[in-house]
Amino acid sequence: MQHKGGYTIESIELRALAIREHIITMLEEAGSGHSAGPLGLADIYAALYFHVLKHDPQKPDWSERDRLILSCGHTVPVRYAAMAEAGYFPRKELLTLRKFGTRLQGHPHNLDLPGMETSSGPLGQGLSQAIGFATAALMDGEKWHTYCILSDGEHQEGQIWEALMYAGSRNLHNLTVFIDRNNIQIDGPTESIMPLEPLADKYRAFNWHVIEIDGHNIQQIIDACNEAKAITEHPTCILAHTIPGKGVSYMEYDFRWHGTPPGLQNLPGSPEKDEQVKIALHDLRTLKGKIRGEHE
Ligand SMILES: Cc1ncc(C[n+]2csc(CCOP(=O)(O)OP(=O)(O)O)c2C)c(N)n1
Ligand SMILES: [Mg+2]
Repeated sequence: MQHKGGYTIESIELRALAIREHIITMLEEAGSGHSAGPLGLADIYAALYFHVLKHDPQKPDWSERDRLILSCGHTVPVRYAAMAEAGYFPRKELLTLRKFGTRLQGHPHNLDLPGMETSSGPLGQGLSQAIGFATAALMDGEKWHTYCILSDGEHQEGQIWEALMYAGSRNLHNLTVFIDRNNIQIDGPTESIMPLEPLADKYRAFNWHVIEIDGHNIQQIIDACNEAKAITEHPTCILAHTIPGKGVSYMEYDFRWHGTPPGLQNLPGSPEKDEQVKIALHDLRTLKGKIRGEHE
């Protein structure tokens, strides 16, 4: 199927894989950083940067651009990789991740990097910032839309609930939140540390429109964004079910890869550290062949 800007579902899926490959090579080079969350978010970022967002990599401060607010700052490698793929900066700059003096800090710094709307890292604050953007757009009669990416673990921060209550009460229909529902946080499964369920019902109770999707299905991501823009009475929450570590066999569903880069340490049940990068890239390249096959 042909999409806005000439992109097909297949081409967006291939961008997502390219983004995942960048994540692996960036993290290996940095020798630190987060693997699981970024890999799980690659399809959402590919759909956003290559179809959904109104943006211009040549003019990152274009006043009519949609605003994408990243709240869970530790997942920023996926955003850097998507921005490089989209043409915001050269792909080779990705290898400066977390190096001294880089624009690509381990947590995003908006004064360093054009196109990075906000700084983040302390969890729980991005939704409040996004509400500020969405409110400003309504006050000024601007058409651009505000998107915000939240992790599931950061719903354990009280500020999130204050912000949810406010956005629902003000009918901020120009605000769409993605929740990366990957069921993990640093120390284990969210439901065994501080249960979040029933998460969708909690959003509905706060006057939000909720859409549940498979966060790896590009068509569902795009359809949900279209639905969100058509809703005029509520802000929308896209509850995206994702697989942490998606695409890398030994990382999938395993919370130990939350903040561990490939190639750094041996983890019981995972390949030896010297093999981890090679196997990860092999897994992703195998998927690339599968995608091409599926669309032939
Ligand atoms: C206010 C605050 N408290 C604690 C942390 C440390 N921290 C960083 S990531 C993280 C786990 C949060 O869970 P989630 O974002 O769901 O992790 P992921 O799915 O990426 O593994 C924590 C507690 C932080 N960044 N900010
Ligand atoms: Mg999580």
